[in-house]
Amino acid sequence: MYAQEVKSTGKGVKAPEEMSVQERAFQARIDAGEKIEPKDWMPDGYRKNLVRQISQHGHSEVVGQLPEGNWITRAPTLERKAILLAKVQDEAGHGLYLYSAAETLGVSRADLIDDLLSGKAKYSSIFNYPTLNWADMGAVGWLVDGAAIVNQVALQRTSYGPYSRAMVRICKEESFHARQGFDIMMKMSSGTAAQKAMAQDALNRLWWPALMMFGPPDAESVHSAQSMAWKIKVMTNDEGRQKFVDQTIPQIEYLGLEVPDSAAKLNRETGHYSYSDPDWAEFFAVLKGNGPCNVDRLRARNIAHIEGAWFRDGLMAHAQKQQLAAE
Ligand code: BYC
Repeated sequence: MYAQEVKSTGKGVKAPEEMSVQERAFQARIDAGEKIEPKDWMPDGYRKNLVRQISQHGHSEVVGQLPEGNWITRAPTLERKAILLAKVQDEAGHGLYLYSAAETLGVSRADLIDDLLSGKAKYSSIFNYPTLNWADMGAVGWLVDGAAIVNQVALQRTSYGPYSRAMVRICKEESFHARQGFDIMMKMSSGTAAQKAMAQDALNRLWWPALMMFGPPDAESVHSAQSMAWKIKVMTNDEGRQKFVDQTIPQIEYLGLEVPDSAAKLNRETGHYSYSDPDWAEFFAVLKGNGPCNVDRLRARNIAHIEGAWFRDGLMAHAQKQQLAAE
């Protein structure tokens, strides 16, 4: 329902008669499903909106390593440790693909990273929540990567070529991530009563922040209308959230856990589950920097950046040597 409201109000979207000839031709390419490539003409707003979304997405991948990185040394078995390590490394790689995609739009990676480190740039709200125990590793992989996949599968159809192609590879890796999370949840929910209680507790805590990952309700989304018109986004925030709820509630039931929302009910006619709103006041507070871990996350990234300076310098020196040798 929200989706239609946004599409019809079309907040900030120019009507065809208000567009320049170039803008009309650009919109026609988008409407025809063509991909826009870095050297193609594009409206300034399209470029800015893409840089905003892609860089925030990249920052989410990079900051997203922290809650799980925290558990690598405490994984219960060598196999679990190796799997978690691989997953966290994948997230770093995703950040790099996304920063590279953003760079094709004429921004510098150093500037993007400065914006993250200074707290100017956003990253996904979910990573400002703590991971308290091993069950959280299951819930993060299952719910957080599960939510990320819903969004990213759709983004494979985004109109900007480099972003869309980055999504193809990221989605393959995210599917492995979500399965490893579900596998942890399976083990814990079929284990002892104490393990099952840990699994339920992790689900209870992470369910609501996972719903928030899709962004504010459509009626309050600033960018959706224009982003949908330009196919930067191909589904609205509420459409993504509904998809996630519909795919996840049967999985909760399969695990033998309780859905943490007493209002969640399947409507047999529509095939969709109803669900309660997360606490939107909490969401906006997290966006303003007041979540449980905002300060810790930024501090950890700043320390990593300072401590990694020698390594970046070494890489640059090596690249310069190679370039000189090739000349
Ligand atoms: N957290 O107009 P709206 C992952 C901001 S993690 C923080 O609806 P839009 C992973 C929004 O940026 C998943 N901020 O925005 C990694 C905007 O602020 P600005 C990352 C949020 O862009 C490691 C304002 O609120 N995925 O992959 O149309 C391990 C108004 O919102 C959030 C992506 O980033 C939020 N949850 O829609 C595991 C996917 N929601 O910029 C997993 C790509 C909204 O005006 N991004 N805001 O200051 C998107 O699809 C869209 O950007 C969103 C938001 C659906 C997230």
